[in-house]
Amino acid sequence: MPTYDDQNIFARILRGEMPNDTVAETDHTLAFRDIRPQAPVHILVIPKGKYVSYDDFAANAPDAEIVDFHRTLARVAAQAGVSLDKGKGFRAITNAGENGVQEVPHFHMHILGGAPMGRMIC
Ligand code: IU
Repeated sequence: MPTYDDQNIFARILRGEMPNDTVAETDHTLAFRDIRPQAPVHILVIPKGKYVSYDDFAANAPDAEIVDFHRTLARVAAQAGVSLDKGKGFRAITNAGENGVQEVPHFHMHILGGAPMGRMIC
């Protein structure tokens, strides 16, 4: 697992050093709008803990942080009007590492919705 880089942009957002458009916050999780939206709804959900990628988070985060992360993601999707009870659904994805084309080395999931996403290649 790569060493966590404290200077990555999401670490700076969590320290309050960078502005962001927050949509939800809990003790363990932050959700904010992506600065380069790729869909009408494009929100990033990140743990406050220092996890490089999905596999780091899933293997090493305490259960309470993992549960809070997923519950927050679902709540944010509902608040944004894209959950199945409020809208027409969404895509939740994470990119991990070089082949996953992960730009920011702090684990995050993208919520994408508000329009059909298109079929994925696999
Ligand atoms: P990726 O999964 O690591 O490839 O995506 C990183 C996302 O973070 C990408 O969609 C960027 O637009 C987004 N982002 C951001 O919201 N705010 C920033 O300051 C930076 C990137 I740098």
